Amino acid sequence: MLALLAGVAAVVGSYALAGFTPAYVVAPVDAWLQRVMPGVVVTFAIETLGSLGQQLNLLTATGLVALVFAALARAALYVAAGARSDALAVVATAGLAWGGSFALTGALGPAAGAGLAAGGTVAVGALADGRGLHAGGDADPDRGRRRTIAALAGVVGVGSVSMLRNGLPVPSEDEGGGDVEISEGAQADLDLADERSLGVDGIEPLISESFYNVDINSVDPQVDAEEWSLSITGAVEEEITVDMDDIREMESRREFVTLRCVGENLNGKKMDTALWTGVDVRDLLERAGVDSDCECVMLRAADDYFEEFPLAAFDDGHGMLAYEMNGAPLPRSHGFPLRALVMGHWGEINVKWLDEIELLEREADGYWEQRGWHGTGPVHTVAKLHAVNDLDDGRKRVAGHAYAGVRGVSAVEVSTDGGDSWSNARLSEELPGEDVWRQWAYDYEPPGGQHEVVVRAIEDGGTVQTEEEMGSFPNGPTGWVSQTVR
Ligand SMILES: Nc1nc2c(c(=O)[nH]1)N[C@H]1C(S)=C(S)[C@@H](COP(=O)(O)O)O[C@H]1N2
Ligand SMILES: [Mo]
Repeated sequence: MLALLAGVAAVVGSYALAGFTPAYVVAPVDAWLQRVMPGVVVTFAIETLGSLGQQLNLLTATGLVALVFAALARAALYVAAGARSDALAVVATAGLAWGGSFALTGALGPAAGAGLAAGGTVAVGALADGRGLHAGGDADPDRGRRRTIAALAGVVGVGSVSMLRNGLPVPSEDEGGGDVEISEGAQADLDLADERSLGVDGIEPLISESFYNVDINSVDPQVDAEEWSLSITGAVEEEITVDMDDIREMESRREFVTLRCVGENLNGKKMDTALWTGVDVRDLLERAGVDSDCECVMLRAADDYFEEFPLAAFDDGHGMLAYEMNGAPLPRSHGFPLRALVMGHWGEINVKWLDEIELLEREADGYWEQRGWHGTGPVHTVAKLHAVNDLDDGRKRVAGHAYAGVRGVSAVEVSTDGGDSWSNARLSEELPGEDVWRQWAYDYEPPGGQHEVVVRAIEDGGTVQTEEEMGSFPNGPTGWVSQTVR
């Protein structure tokens, strides 16, 4: 029992010093689990569990790590009992936990948290024991109980400290600092988006207040912008490497861009919009001189994520390397210090924490394609239905967002009789930019009783969003969103 508690203490102690960063002992194991998990399992988890799947993975990783450290503590206690020394038990447990944590994370300082907490737990256990751990006599239930209670108190103590310091050890949505200064031009654009938002209760404004996150790991990389660099490699005339100063010196632009995840449900909420500042990828590629037979490219990132797609996706200024989101530096969870934005394409290839652009000689599979997905192409058109509100005058107001990538949305049609008849919804005035969603809203007199509301988007060219229903795997969801309203 004492060893088990020491194992838990190691995890908690590591969290106390490292927080939810890659230096937290659970982070590498979580990442490893996600990598070795068969594609079908991951896909099942995404489709049926959503982000719960990732939390399960994290929980499993946490349990595994605690067990490993418990085994290390068990070994330390065993050796120390042989030597009849409680001091050795404490020191050996601490040393093994420190060393084990360092071996997993490569971060020596934060690993001390694991060592101190595990060693400390054994120490309080030994003190509470009265006669000394090495005195044996596990048969004495009183001593055993005292040990356990003392050690448990130790774990709870360290746990409280780390929660106070770092909050719960779960992925946090935008941890964006409250006091960041927003550049002046960006503020004007954000104000414009604010003005053009329809302001309907229950739907996000045109600039999302809470921007979704999809990551292969529970713990995001923590990249030091000073040390960061981006390399253009592979089939180029000359490989080049640039740093953040180089990027900032380049001609930049600011654009509203919507992202949508290929793995989301048809009416899901993994579709959001922000104002991004960055540079055109082609300006960098030109410097390196592209010489790729397949005309294709692989983007690689600090979390070992990689996605491959045709270079043509960067045509017409559709490839951007962004370092600001909504006028502030990119938050860590959205790829600090630099991410790719590939307009009109599924979120998947909008690689975060980007550190290498490799020009390829022949096509290859990306991270998700290795797991059966086809998410490197253009997004599907969708009109979502996220609000059904009762107006004061007895009418109803339904509303949502519509998005068609670079094809653009020209109209949203709403049916309140299950698709028999259609009317045009009001649309938010278009924001400047080629790849940005619009809001729609529609007020109507309810027919009395239950009825079926259906929505569909019309693209700029007049093409109607496809009615054919498909799940998100492997190409992204299609079909018309409908909801029974009463
Ligand atoms: N490095 C890296 N980039 C990544 C991912 C990732 O796991 N790692 N996820 C991708 C997926 S599947 C999507 S939908 C978008 C989500 O971007 P967001 O988290 O900023 O919303 O990022 C993409 N870029
Ligand atoms: Mo995604």
